Amino acid sequence: MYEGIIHKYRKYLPVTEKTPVISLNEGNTPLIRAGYLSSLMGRGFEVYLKFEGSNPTGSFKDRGMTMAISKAREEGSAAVMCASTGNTSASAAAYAACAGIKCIVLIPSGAIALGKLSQALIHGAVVLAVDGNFDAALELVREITARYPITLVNSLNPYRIEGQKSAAFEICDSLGASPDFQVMPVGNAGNITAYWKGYKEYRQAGIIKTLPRMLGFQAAGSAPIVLGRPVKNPKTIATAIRIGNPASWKQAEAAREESGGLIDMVSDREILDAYKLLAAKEGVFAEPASAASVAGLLKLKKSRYFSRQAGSNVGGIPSKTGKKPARIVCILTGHGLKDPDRAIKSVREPKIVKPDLKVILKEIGY
Ligand code: AN7
Repeated sequence: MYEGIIHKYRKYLPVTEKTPVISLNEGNTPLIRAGYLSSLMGRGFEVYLKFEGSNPTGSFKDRGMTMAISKAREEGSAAVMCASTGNTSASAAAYAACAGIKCIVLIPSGAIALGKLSQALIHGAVVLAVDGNFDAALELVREITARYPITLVNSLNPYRIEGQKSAAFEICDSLGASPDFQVMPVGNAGNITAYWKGYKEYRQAGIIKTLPRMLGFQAAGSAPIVLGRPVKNPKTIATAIRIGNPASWKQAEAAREESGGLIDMVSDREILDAYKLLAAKEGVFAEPASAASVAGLLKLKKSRYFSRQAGSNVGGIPSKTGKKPARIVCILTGHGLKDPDRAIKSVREPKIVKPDLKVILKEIGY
């Protein structure tokens, strides 16, 4: 029986026999071969989607939260706290409920998706909507958790990063090697930090021989790392990554530099186009922030980034060298059902018709 990432990757994680494992069997998410995107990329490339929406609370945050809450429980903590654009709070609330620990979350008022809010509330967290953005909420949480006996469970908590690196292990285990490129959204920058750590540890352990280029994408209205300065009033429809001053900024830059990758931005239009393409062409419903990875992939294809890599020793870029296709993994960080409002706003609403056979047959073209 599969029992979650701590059980599976125990030897790579800072846990002992004494650590009480709080798990909802997170991880083991599908790596889906993306047929449409692969054909769009052309010969010599294979595109895969790591669908983190299949985690128990519907996002990648569960990988870090099983670690953070297990360690909080081990340390005898009575309460945990986070600031969140939604997914962290949903995950923290669920794992804290499972552990019997109090959970307090600060969310930017009016700026988180409905599904995520419903999760934090139904799991019994104390939810305060702050009249300010995520960055302001995180600042408050840092101050409060420094002064009071409450454990911070944002990704500043190193156990969060430790748990999240398990996704890199899974990708390598599935592919039997490192991918050549990994494309992912960047918000507070914990996840890019975690993946890079995971890949480096797997290489250190001799399980993979190469490392992927890390290609991170921020939303254009919330792109502090791309601009090289904090963004005071971050804007984007991808509310999960509406973050103006990422906590793991330096680590994200290190992942970019060390891997020979890049951190760029995509517009809301590009994000929405990728969001709809994923749903309509691949059958995968991911939330808008997650679609930033596919938007990034398409942007890089348009700029001929991948063909310009042909001379480098990364991966395949094969037709010329006769090697295997280059493998590109796009991380889909959260489930589309988190934000049903956005889905409905992005398409035509259903037409209302009379319950009449003739009318319906006419509508459907028979
Ligand atoms: C779906 O929940 O920051 O770069 O407070 O929910 O590790 O921050 C969420 C972030 C990407 C960005 N995709 O990851 C929060 C929060 C989804 C997310 C990100 C988030 P990081």
